[in-house]
Amino acid sequence: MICKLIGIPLQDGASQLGCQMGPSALRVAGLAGTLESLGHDVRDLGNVSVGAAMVMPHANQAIRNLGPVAAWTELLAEVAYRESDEGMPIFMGGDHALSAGTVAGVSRRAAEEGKPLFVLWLDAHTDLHSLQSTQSGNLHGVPVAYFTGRPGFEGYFPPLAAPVDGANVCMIGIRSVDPAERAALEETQITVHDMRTIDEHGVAALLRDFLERVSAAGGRLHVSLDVDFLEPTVAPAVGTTVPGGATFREAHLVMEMLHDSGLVTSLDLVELNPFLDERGRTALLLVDLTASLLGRKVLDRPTRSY
Ligand code: 5AB
Ligand code: MN
Ligand code: MN
Ligand code: MN
Repeated sequence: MICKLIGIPLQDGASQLGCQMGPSALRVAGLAGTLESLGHDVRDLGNVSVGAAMVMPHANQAIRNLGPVAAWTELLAEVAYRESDEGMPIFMGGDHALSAGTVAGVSRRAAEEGKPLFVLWLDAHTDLHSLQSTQSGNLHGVPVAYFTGRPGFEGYFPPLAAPVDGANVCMIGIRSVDPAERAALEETQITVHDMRTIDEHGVAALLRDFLERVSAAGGRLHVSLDVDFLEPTVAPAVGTTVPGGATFREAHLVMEMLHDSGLVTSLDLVELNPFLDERGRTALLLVDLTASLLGRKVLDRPTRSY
């Protein structure tokens, strides 16, 4: 498999600085070499960068960095569209605002191929705020609202070539939802598997149902992995920790099942903040999770102490 590594040093969507170093940490942790050792043809395309962006005023005074994040979204939608022509693009973030662009781009690709796009959202949060509803003003909390075509982004973010049908979005790991996001969810057909549901049913049964739907529809599948999906004790390098996340094995199982499905066509690795890491353990874990997604078997995993 051709794996295209695309660095996205974006941190304008988060209040805590440091995600800009995410792509570097993933490279230092050996992402390319690890995937090569699994037999993949790895191409590191370097980092994407935007020039100086306009100031974009908005009635919601809390919003931070709207102009820059809008500029990143436009550029990333183009990059993601272009690089989803062959192989698997792996978008190395960068904060989660980048998924506004990456999902918009791969969705345009899917639409051109006449296929539906499905999105697996692995996160503690739903990231379903509108520009109006965000109270923190941190735009890593809005990408799902944007790419599913919810209102309020017109005139700010670029128009969507192909909005993603909420019915094709499955969220796993959710445990922090703001009131406005809860109200927005009611208006969508997004599947939300919160941590309680995972505790009761096990992540495997929930994921299997979703993958069967993707397969039956002949869809493309984009996976967006936010570091805070994981339990903070195993993945401390994130600015928005929420206790009670996915365990080491739950996360690997998700990746192993995704590999077996053969359905994944693109991947975001987001919200890694190396400044908050402990001797690189979170970066190494993300590399190992990506290895599981790309075919490493549990018995072949190198022993690491993290
Ligand atoms: B992340 C919160 N809902 O809007 C907000 O890490 C958190 O990409 C957003 O999932 C977290 O600020 C965004 C409280
Ligand atoms: Mn997120
Ligand atoms: Mn999150
Ligand atoms: Mn976060």
